[in-house]
Amino acid sequence: MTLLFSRLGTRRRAPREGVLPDRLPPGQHLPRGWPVLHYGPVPTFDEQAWELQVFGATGDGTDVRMDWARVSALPRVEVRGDLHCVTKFSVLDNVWTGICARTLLSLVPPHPEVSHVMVWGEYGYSANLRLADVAGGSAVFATHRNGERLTPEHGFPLRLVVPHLYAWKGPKWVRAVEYLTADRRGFWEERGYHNGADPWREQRYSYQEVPGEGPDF
Ligand SMILES: Nc1nc2c(c(=O)[nH]1)N[C@H]1C(S)=C(S)[C@@H](COP(=O)(O)O)O[C@H]1N2
Ligand SMILES: [Mo]
Repeated sequence: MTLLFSRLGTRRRAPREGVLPDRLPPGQHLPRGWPVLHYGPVPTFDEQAWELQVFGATGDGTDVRMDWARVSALPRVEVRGDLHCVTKFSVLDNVWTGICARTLLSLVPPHPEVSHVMVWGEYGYSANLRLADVAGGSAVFATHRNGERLTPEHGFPLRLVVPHLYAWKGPKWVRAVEYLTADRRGFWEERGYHNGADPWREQRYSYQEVPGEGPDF
């Protein structure tokens, strides 16, 4: 397992000219292009073996497994959404095409007591989200960006995008969605990242978590 930090600088850079400062959360800058950043290797997609699992506190108590044919036949939406990495790059104005998280929630309704969702990627990467963050309408299980199919490095065949949170909350190579009746920290949240991940409040690391602030703590 290696950390891929290759194209990231920690230098402060001014927003590129023409970008309204209110489009960029505090401390963020615009890189050239779209950096690739993740922990561990890029998985290969095996269409025959691939499944999306929905498990945990489902409404009727049963787990659901969907193969790629089923998932790729689900209705698609287009969502315009920025991507803000906690390491301080932001990629603005992406058009994500994919399956609205709401569609999945209506297909596999969660138990009424579900408050949070854990989204799992390949190799055990995970991110916890409040149900409200997933159900809000902007969260999308994306297959395409700006009309082009995602590359393997960017999460092909399916990656979650939650534009209003730091991008670690959006697992690439999504394989499962777990319904939770109590919050549980995901991969980076267990390793010192902030549970809330609101880029506009710079919720980067857990030492910044303020008890009683926001619905999570
Ligand atoms: N499966 C998986 N998804 C992941 C990560 C990861 O390490 N593994 N890293 C996250 C982080 S920290 C960021 S910033 C974005 C980067 O997405 P990109 O490489 O498409 O820019 O992916 C997120 N999703
Ligand atoms: Mo990130």
